Amino acid sequence: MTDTEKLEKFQQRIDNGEKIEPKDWMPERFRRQLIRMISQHAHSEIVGMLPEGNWITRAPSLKRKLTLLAKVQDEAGHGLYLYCAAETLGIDRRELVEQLLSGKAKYSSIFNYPTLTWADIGVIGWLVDGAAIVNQTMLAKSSYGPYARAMIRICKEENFHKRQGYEIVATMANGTLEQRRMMQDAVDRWWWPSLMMFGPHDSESPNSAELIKWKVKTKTNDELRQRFVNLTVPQALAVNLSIPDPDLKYNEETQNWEFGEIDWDEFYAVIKGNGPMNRERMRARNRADAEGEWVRKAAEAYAAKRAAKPRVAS
Ligand code: FAQ
Repeated sequence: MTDTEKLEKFQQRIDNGEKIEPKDWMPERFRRQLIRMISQHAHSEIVGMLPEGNWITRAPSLKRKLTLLAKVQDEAGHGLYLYCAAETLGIDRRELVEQLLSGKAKYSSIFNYPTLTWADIGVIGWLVDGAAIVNQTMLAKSSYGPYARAMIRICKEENFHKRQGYEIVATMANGTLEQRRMMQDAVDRWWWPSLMMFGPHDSESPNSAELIKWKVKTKTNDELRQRFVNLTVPQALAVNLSIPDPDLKYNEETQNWEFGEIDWDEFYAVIKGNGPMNRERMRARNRADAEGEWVRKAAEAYAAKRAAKPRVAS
């Protein structure tokens, strides 16, 4: 088959709703787009452990501490599934990690904001995991088999994360005046960065058209952001928290919550490395990598020793 014929057949498979598997023929650009997106997603999970990890030692009760520990461990697991999914595309995990540590690879903008109070932990579960679920439920139908399958399990765990977050939010929103204020302050700080998680407007998104043609993404950034707002505003109202957006209003006709404009200057500053916590996050990941070197060396030496050992016939 010529390259044009291969490409046509590939597009036909996508249009028929078939999954593309690692050993199938795929255009080089499809492979590179997936490596970019999946590795960025994996890095987000790993860097995303830092803002919440910061509160494990300061959780207000043993129950809260255990739940937070489990959640942060889940995020590590998600990072590992995603690095595995990226590796099926023929790239080595170490290369991906190097791209993160050198600042070449992106990770989600949301993790470059600080967690100032315990209320932030509730809000991260509710808004950040909530936004991640909206995005990832769509990705669970993605055309690349290993990515779609990883998303199914990840979404199940993210649902638990969201519920534990919303439970903290509801508890504090119904608590003392000081707890209520603390919670409202957290919502005020995290609302707009959560909307930024979905990426630029469709008209400004260089990758969307191609990803949608290949059904890697089946919904656009703006469609997902609107879905998230529609799901989340009633949840805020249910616990008497306000959304920090004077332009927010319900449109009866479209049944959408219309919202104000995102500060795109802030978004681009954060993804270029100039957010409030970018440098701190990179320092923490580089430190963890250096401190873990002896473990990697020991594991490699153990694997080499096992491989060299003659097998005893049974
Ligand atoms: N942050 O052309 P588009 C989580 C970049 S997981 C940073 O629209 P695309 C779980 C984008 O990469 C959260 N960069 O790009 C958790 C591109 O730059 P590039 C992560 C962003 O790919 C919860 C450029 O802007 N989820 O939270 C962002 O079509 C709690 C132009 O953008 C995923 O990664 C951003 N927000 O759409 C963990 C899901 N938005 O690469 C711990 C998978 C855009 O060309 C605690 N990824 N950029 O240099 C996706 O769905 C997509 O890649 C988007 C971006 C929607 C993120």
